[in-house]
Amino acid sequence: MERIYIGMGSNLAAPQQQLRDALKALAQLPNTTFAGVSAFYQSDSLLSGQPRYTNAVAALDSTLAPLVLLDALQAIENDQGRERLERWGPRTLDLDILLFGDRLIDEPRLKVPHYQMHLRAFVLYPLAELAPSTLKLPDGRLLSEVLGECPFVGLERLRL
Ligand code: A4P
Ligand code: MG
Repeated sequence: MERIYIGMGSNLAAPQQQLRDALKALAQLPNTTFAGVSAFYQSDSLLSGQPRYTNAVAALDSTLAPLVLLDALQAIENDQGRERLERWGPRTLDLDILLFGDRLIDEPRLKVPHYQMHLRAFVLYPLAELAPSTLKLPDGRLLSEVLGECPFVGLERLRL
């Protein structure tokens, strides 16, 4: 079993419900145990002119291979009406593999850790609710260190 953290985001079609539906789907993945979810957080899109996002992080323990998990996550995105019209476009559901055990993955379809996670408050603060502050990112830095460099600005933590 490896511990996997999934970044979840939505900014279309009732984002909070999208995340709740996605959590049910994650809990049903084969060879996988659902290990928890952060609170939901709202923030403005990194791109102007898009609706606000709701984000959360989920933890899974799984024996799935990384690309098999990626396929399963993309199937969940598609089931929930994800349309890939443009990169970075608004979306009903985005599921990103943030961390996969302590692996560094550099495949054409899959880069882990997710490329900008260490800069994104809407990833790091929910992740810190689930992961120990002593968690090491694959580059050797502690989660607590990266978090300390990423201000809690523009994030609104929602009550569940
Ligand atoms: N891919 C590579 N590595 C991964 C990974 N670790 N996890 C590939 C998942 N997929 C990965 O992804 C494009 C391709 O990336 C996939 O086919 C997969 O093979 P996508 O989800 O289709 O496209 P995308 O989401 O538009 O691209 P990306 O790079 O995931 O976008 P970002 O950087 O996540 O930006 N503002 C707020 N507040 N909250 C947000 O969640 N998200 C974005 C999207 C912009 N602004 C935001 C938020
Ligand atoms: Mg994505």
